[in-house]
Amino acid sequence: MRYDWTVDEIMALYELPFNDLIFRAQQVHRTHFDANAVQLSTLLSIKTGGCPEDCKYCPQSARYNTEVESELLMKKDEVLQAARAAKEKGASRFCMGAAWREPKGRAFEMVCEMVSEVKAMGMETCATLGMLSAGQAARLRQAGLDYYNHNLDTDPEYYKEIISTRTYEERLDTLKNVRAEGMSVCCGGIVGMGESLHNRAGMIAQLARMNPHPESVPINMLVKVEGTPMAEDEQFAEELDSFDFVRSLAVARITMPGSYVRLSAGRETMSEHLQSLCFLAGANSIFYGEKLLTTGNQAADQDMAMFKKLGIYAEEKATPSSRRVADSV
Ligand code: SAM
Ligand code: DTB
Ligand code: SF4
Repeated sequence: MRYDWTVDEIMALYELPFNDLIFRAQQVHRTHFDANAVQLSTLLSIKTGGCPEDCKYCPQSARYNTEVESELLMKKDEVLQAARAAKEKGASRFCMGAAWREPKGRAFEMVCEMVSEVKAMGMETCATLGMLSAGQAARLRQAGLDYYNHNLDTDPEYYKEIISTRTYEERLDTLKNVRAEGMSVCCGGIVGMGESLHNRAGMIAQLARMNPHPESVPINMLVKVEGTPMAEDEQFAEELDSFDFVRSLAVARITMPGSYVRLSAGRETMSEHLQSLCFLAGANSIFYGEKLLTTGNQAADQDMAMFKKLGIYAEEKATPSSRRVADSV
């Protein structure tokens, strides 16, 4: 496993002929994973909207005029019911998301209780609650949290165009706190925010230079939501070419061979053909269920029909890298 990838090396991967890039990604994928298995995580927004942060892509920021209304933290029973439904539909992991800068007080304790009870159902647990202190990471671990999602979103240079209310360093500190407690890290970013190829490679370099790599790497295609700067400002108007999205998944696969690479936001508007290219590029995880946090996602029965056509099956549990059977190339 390499942890010394340079931005230039990653740019060179991006610039390979498409067929060569996909071939390399498949080679790496097949030495580390079952090439036809995909891990399913279901998301639930347990606290929606009204967020004080200014992330320019986000419909949940209180600073932008979007259709998302601010809601209170959901009741535990409703969350558990959603987790049960997700399990019945075949998800192996349940991820609870909150539109917070950081968790606080009684609400944080309530989320810890939710985590414990979802864990007791036999599901893997994940949460994304904003920045965490070392103490909060410890408390979540004790409650039974398996994964914490906290994205870098972009590279350190482009970051200042996207978010002003928290620094890149603060993001890295949260990830350090999560890691120190022995939880698995879910960390990725967004493609299609008007970033350059250099920025895109820079984001992958940040992830691929982490030692260990994040166990789970969500690559989101920007969902342009009306009212957010990403949808309104000329600066971000450039449309992403789908091949550049597929290339990002392939480059993540090659540079982080043992990580689950998640084909994340953006599937609702992708054809099955494009999604199948994403799997070919080494994506082996998706968000499963008709909603992401506030926006739509491809329906679960449609996913199952697509999997059937592609001969893909849903993994019951993410396999620790040490126990994976290497496939021949
Ligand atoms: N508030 C917490 C935080 O920012 O860490 C947790 C929730 S936040 C919505 C989680 C991630 O969702 C963001 O870091 C971003 O990568 C992704 N995301 C949010 N809005 C998105 C959009 N419109 N398109 C694609 N990804 C998005
Ligand atoms: C991640 O990387 N993507 C998910 C999850 N982590 C929390 C969120 C996508 C959000 C898309 C916009 C929305 O539905 O609000
Ligand atoms: Fe808030 Fe998270 Fe949205 Fe940023 S991405 S505005 S922190 S909910």
